[in-house]
Amino acid sequence: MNLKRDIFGESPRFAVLIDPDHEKDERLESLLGFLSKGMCDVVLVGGSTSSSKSIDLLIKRIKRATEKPVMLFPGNSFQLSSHADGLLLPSLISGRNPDYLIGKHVESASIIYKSGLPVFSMGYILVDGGQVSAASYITQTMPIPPGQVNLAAQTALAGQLLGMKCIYLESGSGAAHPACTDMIAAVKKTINIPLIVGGGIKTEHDIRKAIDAGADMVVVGTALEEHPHEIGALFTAFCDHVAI
Ligand code: 1GP
Repeated sequence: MNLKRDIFGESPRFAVLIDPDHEKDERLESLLGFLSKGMCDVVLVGGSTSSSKSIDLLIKRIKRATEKPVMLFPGNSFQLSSHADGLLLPSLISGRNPDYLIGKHVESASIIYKSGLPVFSMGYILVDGGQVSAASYITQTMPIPPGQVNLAAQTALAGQLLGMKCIYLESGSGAAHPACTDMIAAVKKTINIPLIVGGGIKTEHDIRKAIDAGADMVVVGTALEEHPHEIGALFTAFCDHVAI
């Protein structure tokens, strides 16, 4: 597996986010059934709260269902599993809370290093999603306000200059709406590292808009937690649009 190419290829990627704390077993089983039919490019595992559930067991189940890369996407704490293929290591560069810029990283650095997991440092940018997100509340940071397109682009560029390998434009899990297309386009135009867009993406229209604006990866979580079967329509719309 060439991990970097698999998660950030030349064409956009469709990622499914599985939050260990949100998944009900029946729905997870259903979602894994769809993943086993190839309906995603990447699986992200993580959430804003610390899960008491075994992340090892969850990742083993996902790996049995799909050969697609499974990346840890930790929120509040750096939950690790050597069964994952790699780690997206976020630094909350839109915020000014040192814990989430560097503090948690210092606490977890030796554990991450010893895990041997491939690490992709990620500039994590919280943007307004129409409501207060769990990520914003937990990190006690404000998202970039709506309309502050240049601020988002400058923040992403700063992340790139600091050596980050990708940028995540995040409206927050379950956001009322995804990042606006002007903001996605401005960030994409400003950086030359991969751009991940997630939070509030629920419909085929949302996916098409994010791709057209320049997202290299779209992430869908909540919509599939609630309705796993909708992955079929979303993934088909994604593939059809990417093929155009
Ligand atoms: C959350 O961006 C991800 O960190 C996915 O958001 O749950 O709203 O799809 P949703």
